[in-house]
Amino acid sequence: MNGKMRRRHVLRLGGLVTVAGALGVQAAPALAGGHPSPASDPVGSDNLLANPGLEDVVDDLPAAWNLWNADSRGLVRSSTEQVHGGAFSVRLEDPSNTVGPGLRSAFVPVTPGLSYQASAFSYNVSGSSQLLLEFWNADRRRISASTATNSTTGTWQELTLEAEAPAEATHATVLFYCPAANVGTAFFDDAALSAVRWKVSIWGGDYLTRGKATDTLTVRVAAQKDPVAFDRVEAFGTVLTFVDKHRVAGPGGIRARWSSSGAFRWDAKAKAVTLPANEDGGLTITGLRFHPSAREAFVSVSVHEAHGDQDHDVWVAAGGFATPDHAAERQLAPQALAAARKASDYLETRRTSDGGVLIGHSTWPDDPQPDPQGNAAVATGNLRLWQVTGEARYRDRAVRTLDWLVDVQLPNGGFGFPWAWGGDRGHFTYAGHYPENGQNHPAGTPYAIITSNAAKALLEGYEAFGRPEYLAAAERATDYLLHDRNGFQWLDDNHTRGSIPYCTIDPVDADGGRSTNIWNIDGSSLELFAHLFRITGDRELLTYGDALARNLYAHIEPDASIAYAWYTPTYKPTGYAQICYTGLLTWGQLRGRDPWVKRACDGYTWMTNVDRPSLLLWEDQAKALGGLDNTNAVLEYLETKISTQLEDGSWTGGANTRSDASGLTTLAALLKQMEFHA
Ligand SMILES: [Ca+2]
Ligand SMILES: [Ca+2]
Repeated sequence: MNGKMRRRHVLRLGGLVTVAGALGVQAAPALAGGHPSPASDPVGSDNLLANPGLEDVVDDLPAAWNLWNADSRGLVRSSTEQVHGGAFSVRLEDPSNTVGPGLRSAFVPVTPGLSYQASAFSYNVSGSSQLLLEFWNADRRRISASTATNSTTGTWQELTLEAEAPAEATHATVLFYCPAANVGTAFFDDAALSAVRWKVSIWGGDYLTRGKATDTLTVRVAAQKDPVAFDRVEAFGTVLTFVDKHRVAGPGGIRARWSSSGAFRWDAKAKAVTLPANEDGGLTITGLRFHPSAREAFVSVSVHEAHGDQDHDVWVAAGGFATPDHAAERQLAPQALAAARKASDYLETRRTSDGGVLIGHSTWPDDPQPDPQGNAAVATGNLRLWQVTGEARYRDRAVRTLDWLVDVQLPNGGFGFPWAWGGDRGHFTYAGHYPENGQNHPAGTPYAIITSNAAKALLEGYEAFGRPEYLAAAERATDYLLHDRNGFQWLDDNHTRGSIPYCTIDPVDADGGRSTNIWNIDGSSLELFAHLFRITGDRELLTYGDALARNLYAHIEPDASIAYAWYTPTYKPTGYAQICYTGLLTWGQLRGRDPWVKRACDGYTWMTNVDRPSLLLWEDQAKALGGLDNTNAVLEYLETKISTQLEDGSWTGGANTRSDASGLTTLAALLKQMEFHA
């Protein structure tokens, strides 16, 4: 094997990328700032930029491009003077060492974890010029940028950049720029932005399973635009080479069997297993023992391309090898408990005289409000901390917050979002979505995710404290989700599929699109309905839950991914996908529907191939995936939370109180899960 030339298909994401979505027991996706605009169609084959050759000119500037700042006005203009392709380029005049003129592309939706390549040609008459590749989050804050510089003069030079979209990225832009410290004149032309395409994509449905006599490895891959051939698989230090139609061989006389599904075919001459272009399939190897790393829920193996010499890492769910090591987790319990106590005390400092806790939200940083979703996490966190410690103060804090939730529940059963929210802060921009004022949902408008999270906290409160008013409030909330004008909507005439609107049923665009089929709402609701059904046995819940589950199932794609919403077909953040899978898994288990359970589990393995690996904290999910040992994920989460807690007991210093409260909730839930008692 030629180690020098091998290119490895590895995507890395920084940090704990699925923390928000990983809070499966108290799914708390950021509500606000959450909606990217509907994706526009890519222009050209792979180039995601509109007007990349700058040929479409309006008012002396390239259409679909924007001046970088006010200084750029008059300094940037379309030009025919020096052109790389077509008839037009753009000219940047940089007159001083204090001004940096620039021109930015339109915002392009991106997928976190995918790599993107940006390129453009620049020609310096004098001075230097730069190309930037920028990534943005849902709040339209720039979260990363990389830069390439052209310092030559008198010639066109291509600038290229490659960078991975960070976990929170929703959009990318490219920027033509002359640095502030620079003086000179530059031309730019022929820009491109594209997702880096490998010959192979990794699909969901990847498992390594411990059997009685032998283990089984299954990986699913799809060929992109070209056919691919694989000649070996490397798993935990062992290279297994395909030798004939049924067998693989490894060092030391290892012999094992392989089989395939989908479009895989055996090429006897090349001694390789092949996939035609644009086809997918699964490879299964069995008949031997594998030795994955201990304490890891997800482990990686690689499949090797016979031609092109590339390794593709596939993350698989390692099931049945070991159970989570609670004794090891409990080593961190004293520090985790101290952190939870501090977080609970911190949240008390934000309590108002009427019983609610003031929640700081990153979209409204200067306007903390008693948001029910944040308070639901405050209640749940304190409730669980009481269960771990038996100390009355945490019980009192939980009860006080749950009583407050009952107090603020709206007459229709919904729970209101305390901030006015409209297109200026990332919600839908269509004025017809806001019949009240054409601009936003007024403060206090109920939303499904706020309502379902409040109801879940109330149900947990009912089970812990036995107070019937909590159950009654959760039932009223469920009634809102199912029967309010803005609640559950049937999606077909036969009433087989349904979805719960994110906010209201007022249209979100001029075509009459609605805020149904924003799938994490349905996933979150399924968890609520399953919990409520176990308490009440109310069979109406089964009718509606089945309709939500059928619809979710239908929208999981062949690779087991699911988009954020119908209007963002390529935006697939794993944190939101996880809420969908968890809802479908919970409901599939309740209903005994194996295909729903299986599809949800495949979804987790898709996620882990995007996140590499994903953070799996909860053992009910680990069990459903075949019995994974997630000890290291728990330890890493605890270590991170313990080490990043601020002096005041929060993690965000008041910038994001939902996240602070979720930290408490998750720490307390993990202490319960590891069977720790103070
Ligand atoms: Ca041009
Ligand atoms: Ca300058």
